[in-house]
Amino acid sequence: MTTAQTPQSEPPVPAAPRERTRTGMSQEALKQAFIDNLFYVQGRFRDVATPNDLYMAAAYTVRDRLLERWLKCAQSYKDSAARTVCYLSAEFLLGPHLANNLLNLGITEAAHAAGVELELDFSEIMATEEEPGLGNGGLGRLAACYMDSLSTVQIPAIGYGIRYEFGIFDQEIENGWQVEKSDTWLKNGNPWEIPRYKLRFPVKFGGHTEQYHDEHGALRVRWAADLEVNGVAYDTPILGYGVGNVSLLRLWKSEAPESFDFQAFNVGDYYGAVHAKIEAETLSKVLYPNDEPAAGKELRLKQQYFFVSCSLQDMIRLHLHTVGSLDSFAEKFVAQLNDTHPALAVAELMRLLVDEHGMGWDQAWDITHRTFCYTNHTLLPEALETWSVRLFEKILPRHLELIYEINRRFLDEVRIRFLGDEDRVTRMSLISEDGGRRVRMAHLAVVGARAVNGVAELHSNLVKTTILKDFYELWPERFHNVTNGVTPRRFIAVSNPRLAKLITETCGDDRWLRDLSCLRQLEPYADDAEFRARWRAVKTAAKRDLARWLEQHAWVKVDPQSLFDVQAKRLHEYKRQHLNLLHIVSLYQRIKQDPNHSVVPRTFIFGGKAAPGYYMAKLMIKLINAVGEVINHDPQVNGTLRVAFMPNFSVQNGQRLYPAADLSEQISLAGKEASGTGNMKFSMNGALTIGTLDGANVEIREEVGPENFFLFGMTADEVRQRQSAGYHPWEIYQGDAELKSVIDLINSGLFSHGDPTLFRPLTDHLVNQDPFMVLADYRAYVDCQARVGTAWTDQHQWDRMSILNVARMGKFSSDRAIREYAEHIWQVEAKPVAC
Ligand code: 26Q
Repeated sequence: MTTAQTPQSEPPVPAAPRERTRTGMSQEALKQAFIDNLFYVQGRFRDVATPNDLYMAAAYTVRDRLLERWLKCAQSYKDSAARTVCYLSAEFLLGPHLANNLLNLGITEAAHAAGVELELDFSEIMATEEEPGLGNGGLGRLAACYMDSLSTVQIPAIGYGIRYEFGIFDQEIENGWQVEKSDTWLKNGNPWEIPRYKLRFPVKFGGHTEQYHDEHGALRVRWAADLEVNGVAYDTPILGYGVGNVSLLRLWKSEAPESFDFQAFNVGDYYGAVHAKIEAETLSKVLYPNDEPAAGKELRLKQQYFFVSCSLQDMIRLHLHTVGSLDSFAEKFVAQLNDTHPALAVAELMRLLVDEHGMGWDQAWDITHRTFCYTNHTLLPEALETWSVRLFEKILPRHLELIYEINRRFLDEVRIRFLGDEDRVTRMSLISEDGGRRVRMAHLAVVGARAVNGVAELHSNLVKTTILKDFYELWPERFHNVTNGVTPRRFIAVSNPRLAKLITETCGDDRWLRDLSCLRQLEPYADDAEFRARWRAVKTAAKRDLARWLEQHAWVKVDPQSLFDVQAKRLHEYKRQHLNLLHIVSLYQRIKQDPNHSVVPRTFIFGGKAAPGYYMAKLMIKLINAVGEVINHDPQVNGTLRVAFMPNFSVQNGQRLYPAADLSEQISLAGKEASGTGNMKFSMNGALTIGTLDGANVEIREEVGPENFFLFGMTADEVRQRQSAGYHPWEIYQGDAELKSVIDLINSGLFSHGDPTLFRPLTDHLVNQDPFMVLADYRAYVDCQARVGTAWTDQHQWDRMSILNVARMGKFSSDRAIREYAEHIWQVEAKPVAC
C-alpha cells in the first residue's frame, strides 16, 4: 500500500480539545476535520476516495460547524421564548449548499486554502453536489431566499415543506426538444439533512365524520378516516451570513405507519399490504412540475394536506411543550402561507383546535385568524387554485364541513355589510357554483388570514382591484405589499466572486452583503474610467466562463466580446419568449436581405423548463433551438448572431448565467408577471434590463433611473383598454410588413427542414388569438432593441449604466423584504445570536 497520503502518515496533530478539532474555524482545524470525516464518516482512505467521498467529507466538515451554531441558537431562542415565523411552502428551491454555507460561516478562503494543502481541487468537489431542486421556479426560490434572510436578519424561523424524493426534473435537449429525466438528488445521500425518525405525526385521509357527545355532554365531531400515513421530519439548518442565527428547514417525508400491514398480512393479502405501504410513501415521492394547477390532481391535494397537517401538529407540539396551553398559540407563532398551496392550514388548524383539543369555535377561529398571513403570487385566473367539492369530500370530509361552516359565518358578515347584494355574496363565497362546485383556495386563505400581500407594488394594487377586489372592499386594512427580494449572498457573492471582490475593495469592507443599500457607494465610480475598465474585465471574465460552459454543454461556440442577451425563466406564453424570437428572426432577415445591414454582434441565450404537459411551451423550446440551428450555421451571419439554449436551467446554472449577462430580458405582458425575481438577479450582476412595466420591473426602473433601463410596450392599463376594445392580432400581422415576413418565414419551413406545419400551432395562435399580445408589442420591442444595439456601441456609457444598475439595487435584497414582513405583517423582532 502506498502510504504517502493516508491518515496514518499525517504528522501528529497537536493534542487539542476535541471541540476545537471538530468545529474549529482555522485552516488547520478544517483540514484535520476533513481528514477525520473522510475516514470516520465516509470510511475512506484518501487515495481511494471518489469525488463524492471528498464532497461528503467537506460537507460534513461544514455541517459540524452549522450544527454547533444551530444548537446554541435553538437554546437561545427557547430561553427567550421568542415569537417564531413559520414559513409554509410546498416548494423550497434551495440550490447547492456547500459554497453558500462556507460563505455564511466566513470560511470560504480558509477552506480553499485547506483544500490546496490537501491537494484537492475544490471547484471539482463543489461541482459534485446535487442541488435539491424542490421547487418549480420563482415561488420556490423566493422561499429559499427568505430562509437565508430570516437567519441573516436574526428572526426565529422554521420553514415547513415536503421532502420530495424527486425534485424538478432534469431537462435534456434532444433534437431541439425538451426531454425530461427524473431528478435523483438523494442517490448519493444528503449530508445537509438530519432525519428525526422519532419526530413523526399521523395524517389521515378519506372516510367519514361522526357526531358524538363527549364526557361533558358536548356535541363533538370525530373523523373516522380510512387511510393513515406518517410524516417524518428531516431537518436542514440554514445559517445566516456572519451571525450565529440558524433557521430550521423542516421537510416531511411520508411513510406507512409501522402497523400498516398486519391486518392485511394476516389474512394473506400480501399484495394489498405492500400496496398500502407504497401508496403511503407515494405522497412525498415527486414534485409536480407545473407552475400552475393541473386540474383535479388528487395526489397534489393529498400532498398539500400532508405537509400542512404535519407542520401544524409540530407547531402545537412545540407550543404545548414550552407553554402548556394553546390559548397563546397566535402570540407564539405566525404562519405565512406561500400562495394557496398550504391554504388548507386554515381548516386544519380549526380541526386540530376544535376536534382534537376541544376548543370552542369562536376561540379557535380567533387564534386561527390571528396566526395566518397569505402571500398571493399570481393574477392569472387559470392559475388560481380550486378543488372540486367532490374530491374534497372524498379525501378531506371533515375539512369540507369546516370550510362550509367558515363560509356560512363569513357570508353572514358579507350580507350584513352589503345588504341585499347577493351577487357579491356569490362572488365572494368560498365555494364557486359555476361549472361544478369547487372550493376556492384563495378565498379560504384571505378569510383565514389577518394579512394578505402581493409581491410587487403593481401586483399588490392589481390584487386589490381585480381578483380580490370584493375582499379589499370588505377588509381594506388586511391588504399589503411586500416587494420580493433575493439574497445577495448567493446571487452576488457565491455566483460572482470577482464582482463581489471588486465591490468589497471599492466599498472598503463587506458590509454591503448585510446591508445592500451600501452599494450606493459605487455610484461615483461610474464616472471613473479606470474603475469602469475593471468592471468590464469582471464581466468579460464571467462571459468567458459561461462561453466555456456553453461550448461543453450546449455545443455552441459563442464570442465573449458579443452582447450577451439573456432570457432565463420558466417557459410560458405570458413571459413571451416568442417575442424575443420574433426579434431574433427579424435581425436575421435584415442581414439576409441586406448584407451591409449593420447589427452589433449578439449572443442570444435562453434557459428554462417547460411543464411536461404544456405543449405550447415545449414548442417554443423547439423553435428556439430550430432558429439557433439555422442562424448558427449560416456563414453569412457568422460572427454577428448566435443563439444558445442552456439546458437544465436550475439554481446552479442560473448562477452561471447572471454574472455573464449584459442584457436581461423581462418582457412579459404588463399585468401578468406578479413580480419576477430573475430580473433582480440579473440587474444585481450588472445586466441592463429590457422590459415592460410589469411586476417588479416597475420598481427596478424607478430605482436605477429610467435612463438606465430599456422600457417598451403597453402598460397594464393600456392592455386592459385594448383588450376590452377588441384585440385583432391579424390586423397587426397584416399591417406590419416586417412582422408579417418574419412569421411567414417561420411558416415557410426554413427552421423545420422544409416542414411548414411544425410551428403552425404557435404562429396561428399568435396571428389569430395572441392572448398575451405579442404582436401588439412587437414593433415597440424591436425598436427598443435597436436602442439597445446603439447603446452597446458606446462601451463607456454602457459600463456606466451597468455600474449604476448595481449601485441602485439595494432595495431588492431579500433582507429588506424580510424586514418589511417582520415589521408590518408579522410583528416579530430580531433575536440576535452572536457567532
Ligand atoms: C398549484 C397547484 C397544483 C400544481 C401546481 C401548482 C403550482 C405550483 C407552483 C402553482 C404555482 C407555482 C409557482 C408559481 C410561481 O413561481 N410564481 C412566481 O412567484 C414569484 C415569487 O413571488 C414571482 O416573482 C413570479 O412573478 C411568479 O410567477
